[in-house]
Amino acid sequence: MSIRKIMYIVLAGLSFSVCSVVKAEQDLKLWYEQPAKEWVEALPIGNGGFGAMVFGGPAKGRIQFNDDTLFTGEPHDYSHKGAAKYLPELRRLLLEGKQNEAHELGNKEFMSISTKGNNRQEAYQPFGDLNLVFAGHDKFTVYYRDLDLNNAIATVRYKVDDVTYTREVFASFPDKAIVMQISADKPGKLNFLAGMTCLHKDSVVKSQGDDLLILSGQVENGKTRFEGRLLVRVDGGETVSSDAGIEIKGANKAVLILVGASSFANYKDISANPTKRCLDKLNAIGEKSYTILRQRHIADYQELFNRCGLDLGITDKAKLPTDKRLKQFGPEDPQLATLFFQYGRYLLISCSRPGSQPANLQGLWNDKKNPPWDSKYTCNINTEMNYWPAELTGLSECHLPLFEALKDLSVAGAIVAKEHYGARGWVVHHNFDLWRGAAPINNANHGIWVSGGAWMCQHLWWNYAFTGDKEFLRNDAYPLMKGASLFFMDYLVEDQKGKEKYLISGPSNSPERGGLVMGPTMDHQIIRTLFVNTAHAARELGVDEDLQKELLVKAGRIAPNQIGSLGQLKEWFYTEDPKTTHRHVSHLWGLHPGLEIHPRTTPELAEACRVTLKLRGDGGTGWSKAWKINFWARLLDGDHSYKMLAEALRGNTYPNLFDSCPPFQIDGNFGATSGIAEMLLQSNGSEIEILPALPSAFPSGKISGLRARGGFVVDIQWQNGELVSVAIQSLGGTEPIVRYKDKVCKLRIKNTQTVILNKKAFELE
Ligand code: FUC
Repeated sequence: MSIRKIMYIVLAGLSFSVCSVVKAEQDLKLWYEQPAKEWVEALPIGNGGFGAMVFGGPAKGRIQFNDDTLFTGEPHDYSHKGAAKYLPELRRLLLEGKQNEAHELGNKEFMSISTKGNNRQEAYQPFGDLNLVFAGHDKFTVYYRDLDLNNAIATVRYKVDDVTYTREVFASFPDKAIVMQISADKPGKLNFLAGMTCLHKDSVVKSQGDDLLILSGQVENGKTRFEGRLLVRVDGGETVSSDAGIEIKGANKAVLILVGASSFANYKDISANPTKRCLDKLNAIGEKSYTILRQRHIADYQELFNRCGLDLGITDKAKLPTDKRLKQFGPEDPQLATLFFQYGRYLLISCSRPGSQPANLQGLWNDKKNPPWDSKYTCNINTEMNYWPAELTGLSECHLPLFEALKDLSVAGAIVAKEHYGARGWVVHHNFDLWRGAAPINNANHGIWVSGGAWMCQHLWWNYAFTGDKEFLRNDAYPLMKGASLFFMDYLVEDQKGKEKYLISGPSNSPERGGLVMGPTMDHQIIRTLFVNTAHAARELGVDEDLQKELLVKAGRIAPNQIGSLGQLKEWFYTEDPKTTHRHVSHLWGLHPGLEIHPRTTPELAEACRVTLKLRGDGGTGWSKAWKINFWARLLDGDHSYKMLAEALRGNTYPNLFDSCPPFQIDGNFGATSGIAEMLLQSNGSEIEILPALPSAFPSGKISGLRARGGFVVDIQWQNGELVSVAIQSLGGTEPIVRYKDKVCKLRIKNTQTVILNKKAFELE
């Protein structure tokens, strides 16, 4: 770099205001003028593993709560012993074009065996309802409720006669409880009944003393036991309790503390004691006042939430209640995009914290015993999408539950690797559940898909790529990545038709498209990426030299991406179906979340992705649209990316801003957050690109705290569609190459140092 340029950058740093942390200065509230009638109007709170939906009805205030370890079933090994015997036959049938026979054989001999003897996995379950009954409060006026993303507190306020009633509720991670304060602004005016109900048959609710209500039971169709304890403290007045609930009479204020626990210890053991766990939680809370509990909650939450701030500008549209803004979303309401971006981060903090289960198809929130797709973990897109924003937006810790689940899956999946494929390592198919089912489920035509575990390994590598945490790489990530790689080294087969003798995947499928096949493109992209990432990890750690070489050689032999008859990217190695508008666009994995296709590095393949997306159209489920936000951002087309965001918001979002598949499925929330981040910053380990896909709908704004591969924190400010300044702080990375449009800046940064560049820095050669 020339001295003149270095000077310019330093000067730029002095003379241009740093895009300082975008503080939580905007109102980041979802707010409404009426109570929730439907579940998807209620507002979610959660501390990772324990959470609730807050309805906010004045006369009937329902708080429907969940614990993420309540699943039907019990510990179980789903593998199909001896299935590997049929693997050669499955491959032979497929290569001979006998797909129906392969499906039949697969369904008969290759699928999971559940406790019930079928090929299904188990379902996530609701816990209970806390029901508040306020006699006479159906005559309410001046109603307001919100969820404030700045402090993760849901508030309900209304008047009855001349008394204003206020409820505040939050789910505390440090105190492991749902805490609610209910107050009246006139003394002695608080009268209500707090009861609990539960959908699981044989569950019981019992009162103890004047202030405690205990709900206990066992998951119906399962063996897991649970207990919930509601403790009521009052200021003024008195409490009278019975099994029907705790009655609060003539109080000024009441504080409700709800804890819950199950007997789930780990995926093999459900012998924990829920009563003891609840008591431990209540004892730890002890005499802590509401104010202290609230402060501790806010401090804990903000430490995560405030790491990334976004400001896209605000207009009068923000004065409308959230539900009224949704359908009209467009460039006139950029703040709704900000709110949606931050809501994704809020939801991840609320449903995935160290010690909790990973975010399932509904995150943590579920009121049904028979939820859509069992609200388990579908890892042919949905589970991974849940975690796309984790590293990008500074929530690395929220990634940990997924990594813990991968440790379990590597054990359960090793049995599947051996029994179904006679292979080393471990494998996970397209779904898993609390019991870590890793074998194929439902139907051979989509259940025999081998790349779930390999895809999730990409997240392990990301953690290292973004944070540079070598201890994590050594102790946690690498052993899992290596095990996944060993599986595929044994599993891949040589193509016999072409002279190149490419390695291909199969039997497998292109998720939910075209049935069981040999050679789906997505598998090849995922496995290639796994091999390369594993080799890089080994190199970083200075281990397994021979394996490194072998992995790179094999990665180079995997069937490459191909362009099809209409100029689209081919979805399968041997065949194509370019005209479909199907929601799954799996073969564009290499464009996003993979890094092997990009307009600057592989322009022909990127063009083929663009053609594919044009052929597929802009429709789809919530998650499909959310993926397309990311795809178009990677294609550097900000306006199309924004169009997909608008389609998702206007067409696939419920009043509480939950993504609608339909029905509710949380992945689209996280996919949208990631997509907005990808419009503003992309990094591939070689370059950090600033404003790569800035939509014209976001002409001016600022973002702070985005993370880039290599170990950097990036703040960006822009105006009238042009960069004003970018601040890059090193978290360990030292030599970033920073791109803005077609110009790059090569920097040297010391660890923890920040360098600030303005637009002119990119204009100098
Ligand atoms: C796959 C998708 C569906 C849904 C389900 C959980 O089956 O095709 O749209 O997301 O997973």
